[in-house]
Amino acid sequence: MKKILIANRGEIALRVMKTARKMGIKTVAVYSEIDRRSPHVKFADEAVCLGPAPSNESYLVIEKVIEAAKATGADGIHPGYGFLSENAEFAQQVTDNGITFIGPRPQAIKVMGNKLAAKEAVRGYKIPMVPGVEEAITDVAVAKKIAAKIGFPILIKASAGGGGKGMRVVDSIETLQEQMDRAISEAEAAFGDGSVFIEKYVESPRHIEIQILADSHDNVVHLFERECSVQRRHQKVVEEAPSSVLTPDIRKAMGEAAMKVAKACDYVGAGTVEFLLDEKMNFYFLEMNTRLQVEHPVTELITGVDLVEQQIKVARGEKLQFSQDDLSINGHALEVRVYAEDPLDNFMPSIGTLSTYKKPKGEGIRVDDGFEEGMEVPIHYDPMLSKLITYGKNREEVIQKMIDAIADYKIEGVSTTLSFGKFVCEHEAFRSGNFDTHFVKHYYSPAKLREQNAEEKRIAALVGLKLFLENQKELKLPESEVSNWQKNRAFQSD
Ligand code: MV4
Repeated sequence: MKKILIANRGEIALRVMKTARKMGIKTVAVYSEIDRRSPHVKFADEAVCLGPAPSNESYLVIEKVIEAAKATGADGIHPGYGFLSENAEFAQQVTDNGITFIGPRPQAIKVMGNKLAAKEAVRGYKIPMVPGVEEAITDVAVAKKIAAKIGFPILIKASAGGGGKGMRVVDSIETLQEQMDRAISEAEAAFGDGSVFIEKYVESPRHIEIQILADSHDNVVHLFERECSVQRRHQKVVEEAPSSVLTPDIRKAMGEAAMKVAKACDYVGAGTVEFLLDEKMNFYFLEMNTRLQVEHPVTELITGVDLVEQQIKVARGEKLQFSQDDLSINGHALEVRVYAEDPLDNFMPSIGTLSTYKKPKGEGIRVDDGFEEGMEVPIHYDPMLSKLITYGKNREEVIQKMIDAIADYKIEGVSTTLSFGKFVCEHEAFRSGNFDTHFVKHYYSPAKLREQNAEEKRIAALVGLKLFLENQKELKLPESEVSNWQKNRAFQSD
């Protein structure tokens, strides 16, 4: 594989290109007109414009991406995450055009993209699943019978959904019919597939995911877990590895379950198996994501494995160079996603020009970003600017390093979620490890962030005053300046 086209933009495109360059592989960037001057375009060896800014006229157009690969002689395509990364049809067309898709086979994408098909695929592997049903429900009478058996509250999920889309909590039998009807019509509208199923609602879960890596020679390993419970409307905002609550036994059991899920769909490449962990430390398989995840850096830092390098090697048909016993958790890593959103205005996207953009630097600090000072933040795409990741020997050190790095991350021209990341890192529930997927709902409010910001301003003012007064004592104006200074003072006192 001599040349890889990265079918993505922003931080992940640049991140993949950096590893490709490290491996001596040429890179091709694709971009929309508004991304013409983006860092990923400048970094690549070649670049092809896909068309206008809207994703459905550029990054999502399968034919244009494949045409760009053929025109530049790319022999591999890396999809990144989002966009076409979990589009089985895209993976198939890439392969049909004699180009290597750096990811799993189309069939694995298809199976895991449908939650009921995923459950069907893993049936027989004795993987813990949330009590419920494993087939689509169309008759509300059947739903009522199952709900009575598993007990309320239950969760209605869309089979073609994922990432929380199409989920509805039902607390009692009275609203079941109405909620079922709505769930089916919403799923039909959103995914073109109205299939829904029900599960027992796990009320205060943690969201734990296991990184999987599999080659095409039947070797599968897991690279331990990531804790992703701090989410806002199903959007992960803070992730870490390892989790602060997993015991070695549960980690081993979850890792083995995740590897079985990978085997169940003949998985090849990097993938992520999601679990819920309830308050009694029981875990349940949720779904599998057949792409490299946004939060993959925290796994790379605690294992020392470059996951993009592994994806490329596996796609080239190479065997994994390490076994499970070669892998261990070293240290702790924490990621805060930096969005161009205003946490004081319901996280509304904030567009504008990055008039100031200065990244924190230092040992144990990694910033994966796709922007430079002076760049516009376009409205057309996901508003994530970067990921700020800190790494160290233990969780306490890493949280403090994150707080310090956030203070050194200078972004002006748009509102960002950096202050929200600080709020999380300073909150006792997070610091103690005692939190679940309802952290944001339970503890965050704009008022609390305003309090935090006001405190910051007060401290900054006091520090400024102290420095001024200290300098005042030592301030020695040169004689020539004294008269000027007195004259000016006289002028000001008029
Ligand atoms: C659940 C659940 C509780 N009980 N299933 C969220 C998206 C997808 N990964 C599956 N998810 C969940 N499935 C059962 N039976 C809780 C989640 C969940 C969640 C739910 C609501 C709000 C935020 C959440 C964050 C992570 C997981």
